[in-house]
Amino acid sequence: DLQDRMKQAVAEAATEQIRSGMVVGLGSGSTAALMIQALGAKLKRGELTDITGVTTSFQGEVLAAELGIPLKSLNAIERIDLAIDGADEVDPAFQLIKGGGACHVQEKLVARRAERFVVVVDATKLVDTLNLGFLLPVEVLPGAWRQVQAELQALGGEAQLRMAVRKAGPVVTDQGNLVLDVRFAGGITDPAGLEQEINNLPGVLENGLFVGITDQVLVGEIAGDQPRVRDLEK
Ligand code: DER
Repeated sequence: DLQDRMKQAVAEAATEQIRSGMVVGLGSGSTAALMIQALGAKLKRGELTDITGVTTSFQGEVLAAELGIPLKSLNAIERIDLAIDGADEVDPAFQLIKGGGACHVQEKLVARRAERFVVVVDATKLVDTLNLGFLLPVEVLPGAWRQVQAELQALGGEAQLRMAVRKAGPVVTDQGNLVLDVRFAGGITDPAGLEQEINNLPGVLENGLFVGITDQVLVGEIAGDQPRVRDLEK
């Protein structure tokens, strides 16, 4: 459908920035998965060589194994040249909400480490104010989710435990933790401040606010039934 065509276009456009010999951060979610597929195809065709991937989820590890993309752990690499990942919301200052796929712990590590962090989204992800549409994911220790829920409520956030679809009970992250999805009435007006405030709560490992990390946002759009990619200006 339209959104899939936008995702495909922007995923392929981002792989144009990958050069042989790079260490590449591989994001999570459906748009990043399309990017990984496109990277795998370039490697297979010999258009790229000597690529080392650093994944951000089990999803990436499975895809990389299927595609034969060599991987290294965060502790084994000395640099990440370029990281490419999706987002759930992007505001005009390139501040993001991520974590729709509950992978934001490893995603933020890789995005922060990368020399250059490129976000690939379809046009539906562009918003003026974060969290009016998409809930903010917060990864919490399983034993602390109710305490953190209460602390978030005290900060003005309504938090709900993310329940699994094909597993009884709550979603368990790649790190073995749980996820609270939070709505702040009126949206998030100070993402930088809130990111720090939430991560300072005992029992919180990470939240999905990405501030001051994104170097470029590529947007897949459909114009006159033709997909095109826009390089968003901050
Ligand atoms: O979970 C994540 O952070 C993903 O990158 C998500 O934000 C975007 O997923 P999508 O490309 O499937 O919409």
